[in-house]
Amino acid sequence: MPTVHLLDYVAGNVRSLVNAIEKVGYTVEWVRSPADVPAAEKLIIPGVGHFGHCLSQLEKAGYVEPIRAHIKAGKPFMGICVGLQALFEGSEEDAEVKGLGIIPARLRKFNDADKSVPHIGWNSANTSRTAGANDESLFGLRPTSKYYYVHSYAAPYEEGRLEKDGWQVATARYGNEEFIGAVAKDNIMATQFHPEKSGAAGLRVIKAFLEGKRSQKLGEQPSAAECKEGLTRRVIACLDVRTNDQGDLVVTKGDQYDVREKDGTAGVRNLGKPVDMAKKYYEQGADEVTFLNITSFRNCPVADTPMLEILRRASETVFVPLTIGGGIRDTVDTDGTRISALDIATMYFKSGADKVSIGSDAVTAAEEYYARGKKLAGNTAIETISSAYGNQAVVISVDPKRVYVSSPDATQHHSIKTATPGPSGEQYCWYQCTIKGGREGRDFDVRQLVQAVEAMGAGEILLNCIDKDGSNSGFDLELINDVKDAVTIPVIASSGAGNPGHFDEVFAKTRTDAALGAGMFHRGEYTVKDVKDHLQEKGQVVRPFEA
Ligand code: 1PR
Repeated sequence: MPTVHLLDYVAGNVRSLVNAIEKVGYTVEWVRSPADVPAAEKLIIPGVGHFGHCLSQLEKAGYVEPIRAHIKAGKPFMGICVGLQALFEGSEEDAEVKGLGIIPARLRKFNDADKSVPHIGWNSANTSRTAGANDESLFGLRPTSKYYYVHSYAAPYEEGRLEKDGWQVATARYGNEEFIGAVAKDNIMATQFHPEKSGAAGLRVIKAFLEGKRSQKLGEQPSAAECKEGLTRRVIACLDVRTNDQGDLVVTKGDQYDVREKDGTAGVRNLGKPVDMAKKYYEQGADEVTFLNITSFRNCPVADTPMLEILRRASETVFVPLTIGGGIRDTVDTDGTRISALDIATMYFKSGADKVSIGSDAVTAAEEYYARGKKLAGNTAIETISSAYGNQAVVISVDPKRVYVSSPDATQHHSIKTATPGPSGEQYCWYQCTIKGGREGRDFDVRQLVQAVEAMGAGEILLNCIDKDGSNSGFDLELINDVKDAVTIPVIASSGAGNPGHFDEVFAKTRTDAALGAGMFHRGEYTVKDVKDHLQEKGQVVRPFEA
């Protein structure tokens, strides 16, 4: 098999990239020291996390000159995400750190006044308005396709500026900001999005780069309506995983977090096998797959956690982002060794996860944050993982439940007026944070939690709702609006989806960034494709499924 060299200079989910490369028929040779670079014919630099951290790692390890020499020699080079950013002169993220300076422009942070930052999800990489590319696809990019982005900093697009020096540029639009989604010149190809996480559309880009197929005829020109720009509505399939009473790892699903059968047997509901179901949802067009290990497998050594194997196997066939949650906290292993939350997250990232989700530990850390007078501790799971892997890699899973009150004065917590009054006609409620899978309520509200975790470096909120979980009655729109008003990081609406109309409703009536479903997919009542077809019929922009 032909080979490609991959530089693993910074932590991150390189397993998925290796899987994607192998999927298109190549094998990976690792670049483990600068001395390996000259042997590379084709070189890929992936990157996640902070611009400054990546660049200074490259510099410190002595990679900068060998990379420049590789590019100068005209050998194929591909940069992904921070690997693209490295080609620029610098970034607002770490103003004092220099980039390679191959592209004469700088990166800027997205404006969060009118949209969520980081920019997470599926967006365009459209070559149709840049020079000479009208009927050609640049390295397999298509104006109708969508690609997976996750970043807070981007290179703003200025028409003609790079093109005059021979660059070809593919653009994307986030809100009213147009930025560079991919860029190519001579032997260089770089993408701000993650092709290894962009389904069939992304695999096509990797294949075209590896085969040196810079431009290909597009065939029939798509209409402007087919090339809808901007971020799509993101639909996520969630798998709650635990061992059942027979010791098998199963996908389960409860009502208000009770996963036991109601037929008298009281066994754990078994809805299928995690890896098979993840693949099925990927093939139905899920934009992301989330695994929640709802019992954390407390009795097994951390390195043998079955979720690691699930991730390894799922990432071989699922080329969209994978999130893993459950048990991500500082812990003591079965042999007495202390293991940090960062170590656990690292194992997950190395096994194919793109994001980790933290539940109970985030509530405790947030309570302590307020107890210290809103001062950061520096050593919490959220802070350590986001500083090593970037805040986009840290999701906080929130398990709130409603507490009804007769008036806002009846509680010291932030309350809202609700359209669905409580059992005694109460017109107000506040959302209480819970830990341990909803079993323990805290004197802490969801607004306090989300604001604290945003300050601590979390990149996204997975907003469950115990009252709505498994109810098939639709999302808690009031909760979602309240949380969206409190933070600028993206929010994933979760709990209550029972039919495709509920997805349309949550996107139409709230500013949620994504919506997640579980039971309705697991029970086979609807497919992810049904949801996306419905959203499209309602005029919402969705990622077109590509086989
Ligand atoms: O606290 O960091 O160890 O993480 C534990 C994780 O496990 C948390 O993310 C917590 O939400 C989750 N969890 C714990 N117990 C349960 C349970 O169900 N007994 N599941 C549980 C949470 C909620 C959603 C669900 C949606 C959509 N599951 O993920 O999939 O509510 O369901 P629906 O569409 O069918 O209504 P830690």
